[in-house]
Amino acid sequence: MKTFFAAALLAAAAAAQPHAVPAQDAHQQHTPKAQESASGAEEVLRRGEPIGDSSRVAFADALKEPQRYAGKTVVIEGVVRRVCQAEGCWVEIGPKGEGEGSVRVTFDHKFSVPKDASEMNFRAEGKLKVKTLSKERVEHLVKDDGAKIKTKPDGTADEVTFLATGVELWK
Ligand SMILES: [Cu+2]
Repeated sequence: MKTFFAAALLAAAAAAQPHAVPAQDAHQQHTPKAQESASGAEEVLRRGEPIGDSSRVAFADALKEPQRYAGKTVVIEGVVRRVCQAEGCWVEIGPKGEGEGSVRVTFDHKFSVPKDASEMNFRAEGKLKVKTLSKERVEHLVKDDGAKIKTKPDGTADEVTFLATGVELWK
């Protein structure tokens, strides 16, 4: 009886195998790839396409002269200030340490980041975009949303956004 039971268990295990494999594969797609570099000093969370060797632009420079980098593919680095609390589909990043200004980074809804990624270091490759906000729009954002916006003499302001193809986050 004991032998039969063991054989039955083995058969059951073998039968379960074909189902177990695809289920595991499907799950791995959602697992952060950070484990790959577990032996490294820092654990990096990657989303989207791998970051290539586009020129690195310091956060402060990007904000100071956004027109200079607009439309070019660059790598920008900063610290996460806010994350979309609905789906993690955008982050607002600021400079490391002291410093003003922020850039909203979106992912074209191709991937998302953890909603608790606030305060993490952040690096993204993609394109910087500068949009001029009208005087009315600026006033609305400042008055109603409490936004801090550096306005130009005519009351308009440059809003800098970044469309990322890939991001990296680490603590
Ligand atoms: Cu969102």
